[in-house]
Amino acid sequence: MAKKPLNVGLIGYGFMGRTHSNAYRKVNHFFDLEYQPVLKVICGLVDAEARAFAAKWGYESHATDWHAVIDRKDIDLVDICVPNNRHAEIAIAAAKAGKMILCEKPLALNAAQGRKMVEAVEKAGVPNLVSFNYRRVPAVTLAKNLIDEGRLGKIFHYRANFLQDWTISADVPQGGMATWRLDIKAAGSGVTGDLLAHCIDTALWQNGPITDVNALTETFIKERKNVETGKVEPVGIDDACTFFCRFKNGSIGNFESTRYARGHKALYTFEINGENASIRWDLHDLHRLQWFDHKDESKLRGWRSIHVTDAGGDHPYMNHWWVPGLQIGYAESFVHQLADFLGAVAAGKPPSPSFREALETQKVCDAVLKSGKSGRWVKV
Ligand code: SOE
Repeated sequence: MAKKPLNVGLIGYGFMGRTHSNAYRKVNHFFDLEYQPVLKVICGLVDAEARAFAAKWGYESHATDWHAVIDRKDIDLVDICVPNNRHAEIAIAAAKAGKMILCEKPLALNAAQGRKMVEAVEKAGVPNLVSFNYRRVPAVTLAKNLIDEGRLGKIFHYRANFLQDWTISADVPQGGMATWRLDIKAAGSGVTGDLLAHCIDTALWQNGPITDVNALTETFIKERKNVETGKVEPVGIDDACTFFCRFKNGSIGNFESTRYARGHKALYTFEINGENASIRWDLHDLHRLQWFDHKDESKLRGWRSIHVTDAGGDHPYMNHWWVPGLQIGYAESFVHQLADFLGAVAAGKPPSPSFREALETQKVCDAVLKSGKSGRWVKV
């Protein structure tokens, strides 16, 4: 059957623009979908860079003004890969124009802005998704499936870390295309919105709502040069954040994130301890899931390392790739995300995580930042 073309306008040609472009190019080679993405236009600030990106990734055209992308009648899907402070205005305009929307995480600068985005997409009735790609790592999806099957029993603990070390030098500037994540105006927050948002999204998905949080935040380097103004300016972001929380199901959680953990580049780990079993996952070894089952015979009981590469159907997504034992990686999580999005649209189902679901993560981030300032417990 001929596939339906789905015309894509992607805004932002940075790191995330590349991960999404790669997914558009690959998805139909590995998944049987009704839709075929067509790379119509890439939009970014610098004309020569947008042009070069278009040539490299096979976009039919390029633009420097996002309004022009949204005004185009032939664009079906607007994909937002720009700094966080631009998400709301672009998404709301795209929703008004009736476009489907894929938006990078976090949803917005804060929950107030996020609510307006949710309102806009729901009023327009357009399919919408926020890119929390780690949900689509097969081992992470397998963890979710094992929890949903009730194998862990009552959950007691959820703990997650997201550790990096790329901002330790005081010479790293803030602002601009490469370092906007350090600029409070562009990012809205530091590690809380950038890294913990991933951990919180996965936790809410696997373990249900978080009700209360108590956080400690720190900004280790107080001033950095802003590449846009050329001036040394105060740093407004949280460089590190640790928080405790309570989940609605009675379990308790602790989360830690920093960009000052020398030696860790992108160490996202989570562990869930239940009455019957425990699960542990580590992004640096992303195709493995650690599993401990108390029901195992005591003389053989111990942590198992499951190589999540079975193509027979038991391991999520893996029947779309190679043969058992051969692994996939980070880039493929974006391919899965897109396949799920396009599959849901074709089936007339709401893609997940929607803007509304991502708003829950945003609310937790807001509560964490508020608690970080006051040092008190905050209700989400
Ligand atoms: C920041 O360094 C970053 O690129 C985040 O923005 C991503 O969301 C995360 O997946 C990896 O780290």
